[in-house]
Amino acid sequence: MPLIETEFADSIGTLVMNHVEKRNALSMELIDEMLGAIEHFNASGARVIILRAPAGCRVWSAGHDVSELPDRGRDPLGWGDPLRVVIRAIQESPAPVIAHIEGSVWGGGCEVALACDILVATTEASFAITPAKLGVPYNLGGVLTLMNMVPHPVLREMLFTARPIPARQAFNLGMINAICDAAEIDARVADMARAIAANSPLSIAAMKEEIRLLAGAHSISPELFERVQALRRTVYDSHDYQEGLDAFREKRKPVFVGK
Ligand code: KFV
Repeated sequence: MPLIETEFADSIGTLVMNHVEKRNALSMELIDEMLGAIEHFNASGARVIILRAPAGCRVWSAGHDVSELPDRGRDPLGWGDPLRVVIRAIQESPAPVIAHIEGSVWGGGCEVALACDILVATTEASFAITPAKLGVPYNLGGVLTLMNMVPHPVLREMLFTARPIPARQAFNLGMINAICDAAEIDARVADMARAIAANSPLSIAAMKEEIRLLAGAHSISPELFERVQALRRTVYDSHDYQEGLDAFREKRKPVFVGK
């Protein structure tokens, strides 16, 4: 059974993440299907891509599939990790990607949403960034996606408390473009998609790429990069990282000791 559904009409590609039993946790299998759909939309000349969950979903995405995170001793978010790959596919697609968000959004799911070009959410939606609940050292590219979208004091609060913020707060902070009732969201997103699809795709693709390149234009010395990687390595080598994973798998609260 496929884990996604797709539709392509009037130059608008719609990708529905549809692994509701696992709350759209971003497993390799789900991400492989998402990548295939994005590639297909790009090759078919899609002018807009809509990324969504099924109507009425309580969880938009539960984030990285925790069962696929490696045990202690290996970087859980390296360059080839499926989450990293799908984030780049969204950011590098020439077509603007609209996140159509119903339900709660967690961890890597939050980064996927925030990597989209435009976010429209129902008033019931919420956003939580949860690596600290698991003991995961988030990677530099991921932190950059978040820093480009969330005011830094709010980002620190979200990262350090791992608590969800409601859609209305995210809207008031400018993290998302629009909020509306669930009954209206399809129409709001369709209206936005049609407006984009009617404009010049070449102009839009160039501007999207310019924004991506400029927003990522931070230079970092080899020494600093190696220092950050060493910091992260201390985290994923730790007892606490393994405890976070074990606790999730055993459905219990983790006990972190700071080692
Ligand atoms: N990975 C793997 N399986 C997951 C999952 C995840 N992130 N989230 C949910 N599942 C599975 C869960 O184990 C269960 O499987 C099923 O989905 C339904 O979950 O085989 P099982 O036992 O049926 P429930 O029962 O927990 O669903 P619900 O009571 O509706 O709660 C939904 C939700 C989303 C609140 C809860 O599942 C949850 O807290 N999930 C984890 C959210 C989270 O912390 N995600 C961050 C993952 S780490 C991450 O993304 C990154 C990048 N990072 O750096 O840490």
